[in-house]
Amino acid sequence: MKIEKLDGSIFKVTYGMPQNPIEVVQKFHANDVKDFYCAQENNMLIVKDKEILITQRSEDFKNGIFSVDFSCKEAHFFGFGEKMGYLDKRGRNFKMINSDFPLHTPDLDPMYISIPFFIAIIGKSAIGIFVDSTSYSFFNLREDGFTLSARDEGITMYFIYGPDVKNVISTFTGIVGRMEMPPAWAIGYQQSRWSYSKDEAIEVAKKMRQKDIPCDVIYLDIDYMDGYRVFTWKNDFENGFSDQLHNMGFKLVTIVDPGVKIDQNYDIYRSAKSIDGFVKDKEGNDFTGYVWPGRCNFPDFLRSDVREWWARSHRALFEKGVDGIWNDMNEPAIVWTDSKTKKVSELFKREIDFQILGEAKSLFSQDDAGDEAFHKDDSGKIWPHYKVRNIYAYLEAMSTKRAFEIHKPGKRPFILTRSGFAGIQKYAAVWTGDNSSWWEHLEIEMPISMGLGLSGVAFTGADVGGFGGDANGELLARWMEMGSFFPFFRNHSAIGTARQEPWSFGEKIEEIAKKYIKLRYALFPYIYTAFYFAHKEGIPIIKPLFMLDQNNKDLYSINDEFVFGDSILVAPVTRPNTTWRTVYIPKDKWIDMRNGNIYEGDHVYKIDAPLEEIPIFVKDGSIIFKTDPLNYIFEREKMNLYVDVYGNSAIGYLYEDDGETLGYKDGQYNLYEFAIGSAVDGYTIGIKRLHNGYSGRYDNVKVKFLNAPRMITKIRLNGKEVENHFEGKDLVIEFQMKDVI
Ligand code: MIG
Repeated sequence: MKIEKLDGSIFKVTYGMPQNPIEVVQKFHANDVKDFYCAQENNMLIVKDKEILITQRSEDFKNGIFSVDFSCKEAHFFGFGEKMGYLDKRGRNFKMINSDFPLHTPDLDPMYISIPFFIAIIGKSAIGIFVDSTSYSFFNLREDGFTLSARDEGITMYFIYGPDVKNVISTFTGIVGRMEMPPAWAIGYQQSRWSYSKDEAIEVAKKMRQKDIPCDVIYLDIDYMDGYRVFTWKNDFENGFSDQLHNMGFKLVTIVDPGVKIDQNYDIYRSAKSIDGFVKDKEGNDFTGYVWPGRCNFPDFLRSDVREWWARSHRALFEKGVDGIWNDMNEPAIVWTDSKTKKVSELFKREIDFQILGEAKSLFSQDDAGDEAFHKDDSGKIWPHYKVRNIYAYLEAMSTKRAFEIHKPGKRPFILTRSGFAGIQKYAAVWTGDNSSWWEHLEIEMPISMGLGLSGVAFTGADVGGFGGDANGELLARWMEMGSFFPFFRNHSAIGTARQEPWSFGEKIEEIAKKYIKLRYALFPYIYTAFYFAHKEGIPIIKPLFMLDQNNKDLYSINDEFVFGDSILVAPVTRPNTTWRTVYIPKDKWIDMRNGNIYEGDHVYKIDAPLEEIPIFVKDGSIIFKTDPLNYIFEREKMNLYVDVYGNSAIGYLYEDDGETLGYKDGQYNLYEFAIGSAVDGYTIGIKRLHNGYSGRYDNVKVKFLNAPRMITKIRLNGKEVENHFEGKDLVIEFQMKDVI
């Protein structure tokens, strides 16, 4: 065992001789933490602070798997990236190997994404543990200990000290990387379906505008391609197609699957062959798997020349006006392989053709390509697929980001991915794959996305309305309400299922969907600022309630409420035929955003929730920044800013930039601090520019002191008294941003 102190809050511990094809860990913070240390005693690791005592019990190398077993005081476990089930993972066993299993039952494991990272809360302290292995890894989580294993000759671990959860996430994302600012349009509402034809896509876009339903993005699923050949178009997608969408203010995102059809007449296949760019089988031939296009070969993304070729191949999409890329099937999902055909033929003692393989499919697990396929790194070293599988999608996303650099220089990339690894947030947003139109899935999307956030992936969301199965009006209404408070907000559904665009279930449901999409757009300034903090500090955009008070163990099991940004508590309705729910209001005071009712915290209330309302609460002492709802995010050059003040003293931050270029990296952005205080006879408001680097989009500003006492008559803005008036119960001041800053 080797222990390295990387700084006061991170220790790296290496057992044996781990072999990994890439390093995801990049750089380190330098803040020193007292009380925390990792050391070796009697040849065993101990990890310790005032609260935590983790002691190694054994290490073991058997059947190609290296394991280390630890014991500790009563622990709760959170994170592990994308996992089914509730937030607290105590008592569970996980396998990390990227897989496409479309039926998401409560105990399904593994999933599409592997993030071998978790946060243990022991006593009052939180510690992050990252198993830095791209190979298969395994986690066994018990009340009084845990076992970590990897299919490797050794294992590298990082112990990341909190002691609070926020610090752990921030430090972890500090070493594996944080998200960049997405293009602002990617925060808007997005509409997808497997598969809009050209005409349907245009029709859906037009309908959004006719019906005054804000929407920024239309997706094309696999049927836009010519015979599912990646980087091709069916010929009815003529050049004007994307212009039509763009003219209505929409962006266009197209799906990209990694399997390349074996077809001598197909230029992408030929160009891949010319660099010998495919993953190999045992004999050194191109590994073959069956996916949508039929028999395919798979780009070896471990090689930088292959990543460059793949990036350049995106030209076929970008030259037709595509704005964003959706990476699917990138676990990679392979429906079948040639070698399975051979095995099945032997088993049934007859020739088997691909068509009837459905019956035999369950005989094999999908990751058994692990020992049959081989990758090569830039130095020429060969790696078995099982060592590379978990980073296949990560490397594809890296290459896709490069595609934007080449074809859309200066523009922010938008990449949506299904699969990934620790650090995937540097390249892509994540959606949680093939959920179903079930109430149970509406509910489970909360802990799944919160788990991803705790693991460093802030930009996440689920197929709103559910992917598989038929949605109904009530389910869609409830899911649209909840989805409008997820970082990524896209309605998507499978081929053959009931349509679920906002208008699919009649006027009443359409009105509800519209109301919440509009609220999302109104909240854009607030949401965009939450994205900025995810970019800057790695802080999740939707947070579990225990992040507000990690010592309160009752909060560990609240899976059906979340905090959106810093100040909005969301409590979705997750059951049919229900018009109220119980809501746990966290400590301090929270204000019902719908009606101004005030609730004292650390208490459970019965809250009304008719079908057209989702319970949402704002923390007393917060400022919520809003604008006018727009048809699409950047419909207007200049926007009004509404500043809603909750409580007598409050503080809030507002971030803005141009929303599309990389200028923010060179300081082209504004960050404002708004501070509200009360004096004997009135309120004070101080506005400071913490950073000044962008001309700014907000011009008229309207500050509302919500439910202000009638006797308040004076408001001082940056020290000067300003005119004010009541609008209903709210005291209002109005000014121009340029006059103040
Ligand atoms: O085998 O492209 O998760 O969103 O619509 C299914 C078709 C392949 C799975 C994705 C889903 C997408 C679908 N894809």
